[in-house]
Amino acid sequence: MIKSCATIALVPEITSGPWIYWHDLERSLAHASSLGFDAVELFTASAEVLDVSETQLLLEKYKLQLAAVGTGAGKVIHGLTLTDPDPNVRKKAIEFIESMIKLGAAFGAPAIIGSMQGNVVTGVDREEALNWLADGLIYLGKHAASLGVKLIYEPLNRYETNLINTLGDGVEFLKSRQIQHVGLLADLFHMNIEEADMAASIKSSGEYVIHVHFADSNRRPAGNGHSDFSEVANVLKEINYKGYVSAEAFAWPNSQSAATQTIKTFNQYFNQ
Ligand code: LER
Ligand code: MN
Repeated sequence: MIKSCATIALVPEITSGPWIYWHDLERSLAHASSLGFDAVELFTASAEVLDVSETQLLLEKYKLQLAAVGTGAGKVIHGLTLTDPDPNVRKKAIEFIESMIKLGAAFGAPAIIGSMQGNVVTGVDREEALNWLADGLIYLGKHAASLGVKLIYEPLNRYETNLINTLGDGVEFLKSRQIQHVGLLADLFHMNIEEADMAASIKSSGEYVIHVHFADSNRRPAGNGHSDFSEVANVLKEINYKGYVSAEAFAWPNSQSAATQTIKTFNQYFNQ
């Protein structure tokens, strides 16, 4: 069965971005639970800001799983990426992600590397940047596996990274560099920009897809844009996908309506 999930942003400094719920963990969990979501995905400033036992109790109280933790704050707040030309920054990026992997693993949840992959910046050779990314993913994949979880790598659209933009290129990268314990995230917003055919791409990369970000073409909650979810849903069922379809979408027009719209579209396409 495909499972539903809603994102919660818990970073006080950040006030806009593609997350359904904002700032208040317990209120968000209570609302997601009341709508019947299976899980939540958390976006935090660091691993330290979350009290593991308190969060475990809250998740139990609201009968929700933790699906994944995002690491994007490592870039947005701390300026760290795996492809920064400065080896010191790359080292700090690795340490930040390691701490997020450990946080997620306490709940059996994987960490996501999206914007922390960075970019090939001026003055850096593309091959060198890809080597740094591969080295980081190999090391972090092993770290995740040692804690009993996988690591999730997310191709992003061209306006966010010039490294890997499609699932196909993601598969090729993981295979050719022999990167273990790392699966791919199919973010339907990025894919709507980059893929010729979202469903076909998921089908051909199927065995690597371990997480899905769920948003419409305009990154509003699914059902508020022009993406067609029926083929994507059919193909996920066809490949026997059992992971989360996690709403990483704007809280448009507000968190409550965004969550309600998301679960409605989820139930329409993915929960049959
Ligand atoms: C992260 O999951 C993502 O999709 C990026 O666009 C960062 O917002
Ligand atoms: Mn995403």
